[in-house]
Amino acid sequence: MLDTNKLWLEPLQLSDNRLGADQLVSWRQQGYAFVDGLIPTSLIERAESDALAFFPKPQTSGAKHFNTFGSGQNFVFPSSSSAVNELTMAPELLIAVSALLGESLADLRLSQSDLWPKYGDGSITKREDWTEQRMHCDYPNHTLLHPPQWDNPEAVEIIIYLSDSEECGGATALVPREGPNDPAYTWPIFNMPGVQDRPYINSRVEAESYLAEYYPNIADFRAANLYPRERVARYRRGSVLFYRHDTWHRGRPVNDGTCRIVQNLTFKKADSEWLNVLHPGWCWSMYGKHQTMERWIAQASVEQRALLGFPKPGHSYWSFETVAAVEGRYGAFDIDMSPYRQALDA
Ligand SMILES: O=C(O)CCC(=O)C(=O)O
Ligand SMILES: [Fe+2]
Repeated sequence: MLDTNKLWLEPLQLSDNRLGADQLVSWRQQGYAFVDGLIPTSLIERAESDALAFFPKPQTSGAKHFNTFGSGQNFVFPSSSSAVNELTMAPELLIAVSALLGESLADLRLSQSDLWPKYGDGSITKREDWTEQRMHCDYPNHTLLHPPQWDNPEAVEIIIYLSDSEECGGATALVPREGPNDPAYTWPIFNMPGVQDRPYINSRVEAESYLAEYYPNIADFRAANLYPRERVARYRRGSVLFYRHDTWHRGRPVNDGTCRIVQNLTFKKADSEWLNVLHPGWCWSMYGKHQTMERWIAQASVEQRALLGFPKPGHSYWSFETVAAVEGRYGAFDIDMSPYRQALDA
C-alpha cells in the first residue's frame, strides 16, 4: 500500500485572490497549481448549495443516473444556477487563466464548463470501475491534435472543488513534472489507453491489465514512472486545481455514502481551433424552453460574451445591419448593443 502521508499535495493559501509567481512557475514547469482562497467563499457556498439541491442524495435510487462524467447536461454552462455561471466566469479565475497562458482575456475562449457529482456508492459504481481511474492526460478528448511542446501550452484545465476531501475522499492524483528531462514526460505523450490504436479504458485495473497483456512496454513505463510518483491533491471546499492537457493525473474513489461535487472548466487560446468545446456547443441550449442562454448573453459583459466566441466590438462581423439583427434576437432580454454600435461609429 502507498503511504498517503508522503503523497499529499496541499493547496497553497492565497492572500489576495491572485496567483503568485510561484504558482505560475509551478503550472508552467510542473504542470499544476493548487490553491485555496482564490474564489470568494460566499460564491463557492452558493454554487455548492445549488448543486446539492439538484443532485440526488448518495445511496438513493436517483443517484444511479449520475454514475459517469458530468451533470447529464444539467449544469453545462450556462445553467439555471446563476452561482455556478458566476463561478465559471469569476474574475479571479479569468485573471489567473490569463496569467497562466500569458494571453489577454480577449484571446481566451471557454471550452468546457460543467459540474460533476461523483458518488461513493458501491451499488451504482464498482470500486475498480470509473471511480479509480487509470493515469492519463486529458488531451485526446479535447483536441484533434497533440498538445504543443511543453513550453507552449494552449489551454488551462481547472477543477474547482465544492466539497471537502476530509469528508468525501476522491482527491485527484497527479504526477508533477520534474524538468525537461523527466522520463514521465517524454514527448509526444502516447503511453495510455485511448490514443493511437488503443481503446479508451477508464478504470485503472482494466486499463493496466489490458496494457500489460497487449502493450507490456507501456504498462512497464506506467508502473515505473507514473503511479509511484503520483501526489494527491488534498482539496478543501473552494480549492482550485489548475492543470493541463499534458499533465498526468487521475481521479480516485470517493468515500462510501458521500458525493463529491466539482466544477470542471477549460479555457483555451482563441486561435486553437482544433481544441473543441466539450459540450454539444454553446448554442445547443437555445434549442430549449428556458432561454437561459439568451438571458445570459443579454446580461453578460462584452468580455464574458467573447469567452464564448461572440465577436468583440470592432470585429469585422459587425455592421449596422448585424448589430440590429443581433439586437433584434436578444432585445427581449434587454441586451445593450451600444458598445458594438459605438465601435462602428468610431
Ligand atoms: O475526478 C477527478 O479527480 C479527476 C477526473 C479526471 O481526471 C477525468 O475524468 O478526466
Ligand atoms: Fe482527466
